[in-house]
Amino acid sequence: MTLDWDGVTHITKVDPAKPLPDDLDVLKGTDLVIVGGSDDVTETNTLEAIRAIDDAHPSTPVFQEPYSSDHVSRETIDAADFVAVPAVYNGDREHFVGKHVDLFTEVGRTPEELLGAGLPVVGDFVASKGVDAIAELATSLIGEGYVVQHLDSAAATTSGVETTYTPEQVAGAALATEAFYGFPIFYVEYSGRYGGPEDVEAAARYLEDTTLLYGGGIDSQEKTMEILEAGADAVVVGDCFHDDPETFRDTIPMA
Ligand code: 1GP
Repeated sequence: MTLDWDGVTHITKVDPAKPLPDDLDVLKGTDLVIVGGSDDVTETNTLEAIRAIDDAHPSTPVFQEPYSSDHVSRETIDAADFVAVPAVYNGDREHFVGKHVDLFTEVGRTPEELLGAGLPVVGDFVASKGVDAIAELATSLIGEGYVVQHLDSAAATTSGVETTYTPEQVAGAALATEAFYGFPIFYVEYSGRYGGPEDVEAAARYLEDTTLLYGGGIDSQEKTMEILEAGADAVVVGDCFHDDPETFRDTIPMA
């Protein structure tokens, strides 16, 4: 599957460890769903969340964004349209290089080598799956260049972020994404706090082919529009989807 980003302006980030709203009709109008989180997330609750969303909205693309190898399985790879893997520029080495090299070490092994090694095989990211799943994973993977800008967030703690970037550094990371690393997505992550348009404006100047996402503290139409007008391709809305579906509805851009 290839994903057409045209018209994707609103993305919902679903934390599989949190209950879904009773009525998933609330997702009507969101263009894409990302399922992922860190605390209390498991392969099982990830799969349940992906399947529930897919049942309610079969034409809405769903990404799995795993924080750990334990969250990925043959079933989650099958159920999700893509597996999006963050590479955190301002995180620790493990979260920009380490996990990814481990992952591709595994993906790059030939089936004979994998079978010879006896599965489950190496890698911190992919814990236990079959050869077919690994081949499929290779075609489902999308890299996301991340800057995590809210130090007091699970995202920062999980990925070893100790300092945030200045807008100039955010612009540099965006330019590196577009011109050097080639990740299809650049993600300004303020998870849990509204960061305003400054970083998005800085990043947007350098991105033509790369999709620019902003997430963090979006809880109104006004904030959605401020971020889109600053140059983001899409906003990512997380907390208020779980906490307050009515407020969530208000974050969806009006047609
Ligand atoms: C989190 O960027 C998303 O990964 C959304 O942030 O939960 O603050 O909406 P919020």
